[in-house]
Amino acid sequence: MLNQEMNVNKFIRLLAVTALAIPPAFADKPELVSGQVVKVDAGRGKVTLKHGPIKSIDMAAMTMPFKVSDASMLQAVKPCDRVRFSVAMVQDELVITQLDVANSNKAKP
Ligand SMILES: [Cu+2]
Repeated sequence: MLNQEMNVNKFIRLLAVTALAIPPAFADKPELVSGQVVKVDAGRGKVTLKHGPIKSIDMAAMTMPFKVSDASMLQAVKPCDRVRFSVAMVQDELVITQLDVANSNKAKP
């Protein structure tokens, strides 16, 4: 039916526009990523994490240092802690904006 076809086309166009308008990295809810603390560098406001894939920024699992948005976040973590965290791009730099200890293996995602 012609009418239905038009609706489908409209729907597809709407999907395309929506996908462009809301890149995953800027979606309302920040993605929570699982990781494990390797090293804490409170003096420089950095933490090295072995992290799982970060879909919102298309990053594979790896171990790397992150800056934290607030150095006081580092007081709650120590090496070997399992954590869940969110990252954001701040002035071209990847910054951890949320960092929660998740030592219980029963913690739900
Ligand atoms: Cu990484």
